[in-house]
Amino acid sequence: MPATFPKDFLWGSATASYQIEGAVDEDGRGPSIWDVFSHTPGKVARGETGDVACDHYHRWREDVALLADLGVGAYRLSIAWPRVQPTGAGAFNQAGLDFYDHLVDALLAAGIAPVVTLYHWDLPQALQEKGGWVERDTAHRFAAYAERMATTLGDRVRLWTTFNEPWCVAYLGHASGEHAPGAHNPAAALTSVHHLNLAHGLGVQAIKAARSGAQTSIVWNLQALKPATDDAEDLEACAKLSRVGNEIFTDPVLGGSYPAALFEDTARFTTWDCIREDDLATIHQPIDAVGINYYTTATVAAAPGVLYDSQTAHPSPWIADDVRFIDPPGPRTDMGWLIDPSGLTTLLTDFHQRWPGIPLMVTENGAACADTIAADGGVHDPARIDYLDAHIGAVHAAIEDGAPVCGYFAWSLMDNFEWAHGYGKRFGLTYVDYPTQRRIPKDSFAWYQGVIARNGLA
Ligand code: IFM
Repeated sequence: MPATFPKDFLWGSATASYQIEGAVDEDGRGPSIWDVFSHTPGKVARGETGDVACDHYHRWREDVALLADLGVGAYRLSIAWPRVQPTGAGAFNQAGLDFYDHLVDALLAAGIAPVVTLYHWDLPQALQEKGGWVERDTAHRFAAYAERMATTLGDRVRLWTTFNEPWCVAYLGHASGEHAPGAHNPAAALTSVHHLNLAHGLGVQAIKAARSGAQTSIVWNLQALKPATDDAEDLEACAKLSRVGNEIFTDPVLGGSYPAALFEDTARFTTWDCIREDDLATIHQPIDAVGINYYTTATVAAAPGVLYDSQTAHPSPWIADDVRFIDPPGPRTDMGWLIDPSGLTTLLTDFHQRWPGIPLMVTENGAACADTIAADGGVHDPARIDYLDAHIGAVHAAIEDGAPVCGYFAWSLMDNFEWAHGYGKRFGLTYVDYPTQRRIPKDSFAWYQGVIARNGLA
């Protein structure tokens, strides 16, 4: 059965600044926490860094042409905060602002709507030195930056996203230490969650103050959790992880409160004295859409007596006790992530049931594959095509079930710096030959062109 999407469905692709731009010390850009982290021995595979990445800072015209060729209606990009405001406070950098100004103009000239994320993990290092997301003032610095970007680009950018995957910022950055700034401190992770939520609310207020017609959103990598069995203990283990991983973000932003049980779940780590009067009202701003990034599912079981241990080199990002993950059999991507498209349908329909009325977008979805250039010069990636086909089908099923999903963004337009994995994991629709920076559209690129052109699956 062909799966045709609603008439105005937005097809897009996504990238993020540190993963593609390179040019880390050009034209006045300040250092970010990822510059420092990636240059710290042992943090990134093979010692790779984002210094050059895909050289998008110099090749953006070619990359806009790729997007135009792909036929997308929207491109989800992120702004490198230290490129436009090198220390995260005070003066802005005109050359950095100009870069995004020109990029936005070129996208619009190609008929592509820019969807701009303000924070995809590259915090100015100067703010980290003052405490980063553990420090409340960072939320206020973020709002000032958001206000300036909405003033500068808001005449052309309609949809803004405050944060991409605050779960990763808080937990990979401060609990497991796999991401910058590399802390192993559960209390810091939870305080960061609150300050990220606060920054989101302040950021939305600032964007709206600068541009009353702007649309705002946030992107969450909601964890698609499944209980190992229907036993009460496993159900509660799953619910607990959902509180610490999902509702800790969704409930204050969309509902104005943290889940009551969360305070008990996390009592061993924090008293939550970072929450001040009126914070929840600030966090709870009306927004126009929620972005959901989806890659896989996880299966959870009760494990009485298992305590979160922050002393190991890479402790679990999940700062929850008495729980463990089960590895179910099944096909996996090159990241080792289970391929489970039905999890996306469930995530979208469950979210809609819990938070009816808010438009949803799948803002990231895709697969890492061990791609190579074939003898015929092409990059043949049937596994990625299968993955995308099944997941776009899963989005269609969610829409049929009533979920108001209005867009889908493939991750990613091109291979790029995959954080602690360096360049070893390729998610792109376009292959990047890093030594030459040659872009080679993969078979999945042509396949996705077809999906966009026919507004659905064949
Ligand atoms: O590459 C990342 C992206 O930066 C955030 N979401 C998940 C992707 C794949 O790991």
